[in-house]
Amino acid sequence: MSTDVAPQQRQDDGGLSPDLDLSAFWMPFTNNRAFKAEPRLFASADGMHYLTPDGRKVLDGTAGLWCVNAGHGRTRIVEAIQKQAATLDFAPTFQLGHPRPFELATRLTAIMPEGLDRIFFTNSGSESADTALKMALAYHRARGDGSRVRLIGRQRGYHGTNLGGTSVGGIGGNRRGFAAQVWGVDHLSHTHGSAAPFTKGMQAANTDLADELETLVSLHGADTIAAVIIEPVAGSAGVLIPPRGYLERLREITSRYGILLIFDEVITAFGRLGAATAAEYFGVTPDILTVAKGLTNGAVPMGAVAASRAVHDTIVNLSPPGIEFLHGYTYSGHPLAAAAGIAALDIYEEEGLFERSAALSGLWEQAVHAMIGLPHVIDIRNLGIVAGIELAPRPDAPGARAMEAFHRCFDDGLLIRVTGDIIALSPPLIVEEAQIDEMVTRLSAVLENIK
Ligand code: PXG
Ligand code: PLP
Repeated sequence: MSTDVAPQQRQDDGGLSPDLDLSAFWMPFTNNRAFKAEPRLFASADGMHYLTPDGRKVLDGTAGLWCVNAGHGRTRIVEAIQKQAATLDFAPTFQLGHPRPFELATRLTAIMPEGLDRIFFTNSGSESADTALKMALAYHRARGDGSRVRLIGRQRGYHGTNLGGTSVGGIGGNRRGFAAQVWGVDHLSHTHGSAAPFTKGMQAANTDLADELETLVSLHGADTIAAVIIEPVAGSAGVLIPPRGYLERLREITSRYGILLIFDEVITAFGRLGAATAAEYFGVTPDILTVAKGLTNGAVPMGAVAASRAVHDTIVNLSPPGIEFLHGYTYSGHPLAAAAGIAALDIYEEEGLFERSAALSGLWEQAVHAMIGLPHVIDIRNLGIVAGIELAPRPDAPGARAMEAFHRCFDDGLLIRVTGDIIALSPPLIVEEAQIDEMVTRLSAVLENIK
């Protein structure tokens, strides 16, 4: 109780009360010691901006954490959540139901790639990734192919932080601390570095990297491999754009060997690339596709897994009588999340935000590539409304330069995201041309002024 803030001291406007105790909240993916020594907080948000407790505006260059694709504080979503909370706060979806998740699932099928029309709900991208992996295992087992238990990820892949996602993930730092992982996982090489730095858009054609899957097939035997999971564009590891032909080749090989292909679209879905999904954008359809983040515009935690009819029907129709897929979360299809999801899809559709993203992507490309030649910048890459700006690491302190840029940008009124020495920009899709210029101007000024 000692850390509770007494109600009368709480500032409902989100202001930072001097009584706010920061010690109890063990913050995720945070340098807790550094943050608590020098906290940076948000108090509210609207449209393209956050407001800090001391009233400073911060331009959102990252759609929160890649999730607020329609911008902050959208009335339609706020009202949908309020109304739903007052009508039905919670109802189970285990052997019972309520309308909202059925409605949202139907709405989602309309924008998922053709054939991916069975939707399982989760509460996050991590849960979506682990659900997708379990679906793949259940699919093979239902077909009598239960020896297919290996899961193939990719170096520098990020699939959240649950044990399955950690295991197939390929960011060394996220894995090394947790030795006990899922058995039978292997990794493809990442796709980065096969193109010259400062390549605009897609990277130069390369199918050899996908052909590595053939090597893994000959190593382990196709009859032991359940699925390959990849991000069509890797986000967390620093915006890695795929080479031309790569995804098509992976699709070819997985199909040939009866291996399921999972696209983790937690970042790429809902307009980030200028289409509803990366699958649509690239014209490559996986067997299973995971989403989260933009599904509710970030307003209520929710993820989803879209499965092909074949995956769904195999598990559901070939299982013995009873529950077919022994998996789910208390909050799968939560009423508030589903209501927020429906409202978010309404906004995306009515405002044509996926098309807007596509229409802006040329200008975006030009704007971010104008930072070529700035101090420390060794690569710039882009696709849709995403950019990665890679800085040369300080020899003695990898990551420190980008982290300093992050702090300086925040203090200067711009939110960016950094991973290692790579800066990622991914603003809400409502971003205006002038705000793109503002991002580039502010970031450029910071880069010119750091060592
Ligand atoms: N898969 C992918 C491809 C992701 O990008 C997850 C799964 C996990 O989602 P949850 O909702 O469990 O966090 C993600 C999440 C960053 C950053 O700055 C990226 C994510 C999360 C937080 C920060 O790169 N991606
Ligand atoms: N742990 C315990 C003890 C539980 O009872 C439950 C759910 O009933 C869980 C974990 C899983 O929680 P969730 O369904 O919210 O993922």
